[in-house]
Amino acid sequence: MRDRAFFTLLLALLAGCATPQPPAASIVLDGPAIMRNAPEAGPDVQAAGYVRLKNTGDQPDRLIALACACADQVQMHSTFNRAMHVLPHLEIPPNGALEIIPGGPTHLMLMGVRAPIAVGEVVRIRLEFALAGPIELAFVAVDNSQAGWRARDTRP
Ligand SMILES: [Cu+2]
Repeated sequence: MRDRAFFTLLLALLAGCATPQPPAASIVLDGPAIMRNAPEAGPDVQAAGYVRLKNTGDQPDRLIALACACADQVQMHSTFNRAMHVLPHLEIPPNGALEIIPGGPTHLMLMGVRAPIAVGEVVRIRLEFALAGPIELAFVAVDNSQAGWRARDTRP
């Protein structure tokens, strides 16, 4: 009896291997990933990050968490009433885009920058999606000015 159960399990595993399911959602970079430079570090130092992403899958997905070795926390923020608010997640529609861009309604926020980040420096941030799972992207630090953002915020 035990052997039969084992054999059934084995068959189920083999069947699973034989018919791989394509990922329901797939997140790809659709432009530069940029962040503000941070001349100083400390628990109160924050730096905004921006990125354009595309969902090439046919299921909606959600950005649910972020992490970086460079900061105590990375949050999703929206700006309204001249204040920043923490968002629990950001939606990315099927075959659609998530545009977190300078001047837009949302940004990523490094909280508690651990070491100064110079212009041109590359910082790796891990983005976790509900369906697509984690991806790690390289964010290039730009000068925190209109000109700095404009120089980098172009589509590839
Ligand atoms: Cu913010």
